[in-house]
Amino acid sequence: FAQPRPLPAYAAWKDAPSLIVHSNTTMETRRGAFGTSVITPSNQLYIRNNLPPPEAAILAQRDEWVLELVGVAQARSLRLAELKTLGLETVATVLQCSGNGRAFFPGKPSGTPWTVGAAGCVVWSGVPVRNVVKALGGVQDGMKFLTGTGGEKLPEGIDPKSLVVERSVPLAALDDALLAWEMNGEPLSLAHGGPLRLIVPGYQGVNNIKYIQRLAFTARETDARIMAHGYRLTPPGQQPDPAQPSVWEMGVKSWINSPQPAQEPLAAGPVLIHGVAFGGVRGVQQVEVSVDGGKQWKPAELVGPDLGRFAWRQFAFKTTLASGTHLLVCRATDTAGQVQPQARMDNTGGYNNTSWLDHGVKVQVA
Ligand code: MSS
Repeated sequence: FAQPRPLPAYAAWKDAPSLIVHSNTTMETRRGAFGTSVITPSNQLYIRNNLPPPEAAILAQRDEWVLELVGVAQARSLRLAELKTLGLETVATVLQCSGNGRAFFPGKPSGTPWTVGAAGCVVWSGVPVRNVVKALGGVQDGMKFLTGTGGEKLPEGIDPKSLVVERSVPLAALDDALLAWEMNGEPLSLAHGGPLRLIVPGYQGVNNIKYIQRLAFTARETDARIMAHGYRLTPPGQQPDPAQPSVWEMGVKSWINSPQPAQEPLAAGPVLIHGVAFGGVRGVQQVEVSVDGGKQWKPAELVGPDLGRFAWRQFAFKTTLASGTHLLVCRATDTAGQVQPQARMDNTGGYNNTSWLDHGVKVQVA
């Protein structure tokens, strides 16, 4: 038997039984480990690092971390201590890897086979990027993107653009973006991007740059490989290309966390189905549940506090199941009336899977 992989040292503080360790840089939360009280505890939150994380020594003097700001009237570098004087905001967001749900793509796209657990809902605290921009005289004319660069040390002798974690998002993201130093009430861990991380609420995980060392307002998207060729919605049969859409805003999505697939047969009788739903940059208006694979739908109840449009909502649905096999599915609608689709949008990278059918749970009732 294959032993479960141990947690790597920088993630040793995580709750091992809650996680599926795919590799030293990819760990997802087990479907059955998601709780029902909105916030994902830090020690159960998934990790995705495209590069090995930096040395833990970068956390020794957090306030001395330096962020370079470019593309503003008065471009300069600011220490974290200075950033902390420019304002404070707290926001709950769904942090989700753009490849979450890749395991449900039939063609087995290369990349981590995440099921539902490359996601969590966490609270960030930091300074709004717009405050920083204001303090530096505003964004220079003609800039269309906000480009963040990760602080990983890159190996010598390799074109840095081929490895650097550098992503651009449309300038409009400036309204909600945060430079965060705290997550779930604690100083930001190395695993999740401490001492300082760019949070782009409602955008796919990869845009939330950890160990951010440079924030630039740019006229064009960065030509770093992770932006130009990585994380593109490439149609089947084609090669990744900067002209294809990038993974930016998340789509409306929901899934059931209980009952879980492949669990022991349930006893016939009352069952409480619960799960999570979110709308990316918009809130959730409603969630519907079907216990017959999507033939008939009934509204679920939204439970727990509403932590704002970027957070997920918990939903619950009481039903009675007779013996037999049942396909339980859920579908969310956002506040703009967008309904979670039945089918995923096919793409070679296995990104943006929001299909309600793919996320269904088949249960046996004895
Ligand atoms: N940042 C940096 N610096 N680096 C890396 O690698 N990754 C990405 C983000 N950011 C990175 C960064 C990804 S890709 C993701 S998801 C995220 O992050 C995750 O997070 P956590 O905290 O959970 O780990 Mo996919 O889309």
